[in-house]
Amino acid sequence: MNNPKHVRKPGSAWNPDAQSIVKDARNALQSPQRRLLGKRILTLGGLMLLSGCDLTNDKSVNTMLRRVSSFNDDAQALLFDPRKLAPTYPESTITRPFPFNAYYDIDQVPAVDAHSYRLELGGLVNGKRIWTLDELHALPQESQVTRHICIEGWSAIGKWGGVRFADFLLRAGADTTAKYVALHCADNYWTSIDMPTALHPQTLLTLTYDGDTLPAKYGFPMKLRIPTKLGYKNPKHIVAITVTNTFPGGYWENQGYNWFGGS
Ligand SMILES: Nc1nc2c(c(=O)[nH]1)N[C@H]1C(S)=C(S)[C@@H](COP(=O)(O)O)O[C@H]1N2
Ligand SMILES: [Mo]
Repeated sequence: MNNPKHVRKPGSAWNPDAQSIVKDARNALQSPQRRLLGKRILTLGGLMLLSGCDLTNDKSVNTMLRRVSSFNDDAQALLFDPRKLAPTYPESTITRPFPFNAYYDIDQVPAVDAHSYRLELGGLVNGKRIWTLDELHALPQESQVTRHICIEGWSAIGKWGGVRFADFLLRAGADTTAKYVALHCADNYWTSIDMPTALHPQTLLTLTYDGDTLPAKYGFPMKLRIPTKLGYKNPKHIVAITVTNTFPGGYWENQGYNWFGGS
């Protein structure tokens, strides 16, 4: 949030998707759990949008927000239903072109070499720790059309294909009783998720976008697509994964974004 690029400015253009987001939100609010979420929990992003200003320079505000944020993490984790699916959409609604976003401009996108690429799985893992791209492609693949929601105030529908992350973790012998999975990226970005989200059926180790090899700008060679979480919890260019009980934080999360980051 010290990066002004990541704070939606008041009056900035709202995405044409706005109406459908509002519709989705209204549907979501019809479930009693969600209503509770709406009443009692305000995310840091929400506070920023409401106040329309950067609250990050005041020490006491910072401390207060960090408390609100970790309270939110616990509450959201309790309310998270591992069987509840994020909405899926018909292919005709895919947003073209799909937006690019990162903490840098598009000309800085990292170039990862497909042949030398190795995915390293570390931490609480008993089985296979090093994976090539071919090995990932050899696992059962599926695809989904879901909405990506960015905290900066835009959303877009896209189609991602790949391996169910739960399937990958189980095949690799990851300890699925561990608390966290951390994802480390080629551009030094990182984020982490709770194990129930890692095992959610829609959490996808993604190798394709819109039926083709994942383009560099969308995270080649591999990103994690998590439709139950906000954009910043969908890491691109993943090179290493750690299964751990030690809280790993994240690039934006360590600057104040809510860690649970549910969408
Ligand atoms: N490696 C990496 N992953 C990242 C980011 C980043 O800067 N680096 N930005 C996040 C944010 S804030 C968003 S909104 C999405 C954007 O993904 P897209 O370029 O496919 O739209 O990537 C997320 N994953
Ligand atoms: Mo984002």
